[in-house]
Amino acid sequence: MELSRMPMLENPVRRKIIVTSTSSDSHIWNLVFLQLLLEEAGHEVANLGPCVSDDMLVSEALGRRPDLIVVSSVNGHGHHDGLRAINRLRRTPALARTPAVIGGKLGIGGPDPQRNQALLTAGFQAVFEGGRDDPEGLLALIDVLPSTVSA
Ligand code: B12
Repeated sequence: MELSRMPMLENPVRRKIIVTSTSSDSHIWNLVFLQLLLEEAGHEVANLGPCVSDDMLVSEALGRRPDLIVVSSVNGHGHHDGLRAINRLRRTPALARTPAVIGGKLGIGGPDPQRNQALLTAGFQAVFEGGRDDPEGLLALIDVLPSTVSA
């Protein structure tokens, strides 16, 4: 869906969100898209950019204490990199419960329910690999998250 046609809340609750790629992924426009989508919905976004190591993700998340971490990967390694990253986050006590979602093109050959279930079991709140309705799904999920950003 085009950004201009996204349903926007009149008084959105502002969330602090990290948008990040995975360690191996150098694609950028997926991250720019997510940043614009979330900023236009009223949220505060830190876009960590491409090729973010697990160490950097943990350190940025500890420093920023986001309401949500949005991981995006399209290079086909996302299911592998994402699993490793969420395991690192969940093993870090201060980040063990920080909501995190992942999306994009996580493998090659299209969505794989088994692989996505493994990502959910490891600690992601949602996996978005379906396509057109994913941005709306992400915004709907964010609406029910608690916020740490004062109005
Ligand atoms: C441009 C491009 C590149 C550029 C990237 C330049 C840059 N710095 O950004 C370059 C040439 C560097 C590149 C390299 C590679 N690429 Co490339 N690339 C593309 C291409 C043509 C467009 C990507 C793009 O910018 N799309 C625009 C953005 C806005 O859309 P998007 O990425 O699809 O994201 C959308 C959704 O996926 C969704 N989304 C994404 N993440 C998330 C997260 C959440 C939470 C949600 C809700 C939604 C969401 O929202 C976005 C908007 O709808 C795609 C093919 C294509 N047409 O998609 C291949 C593609 C992504 N690349 C691919 C591959 C394989 C590679 C390489 C491995 C090639 C190689 N052998 O070297 C390398 C990987 C490099 C690396 N280390 O990651 C494959 C991935 C295969 C797969 N996953 O099935 C693709 C799909 C091409 C193909 N059909 O084979 N690539």
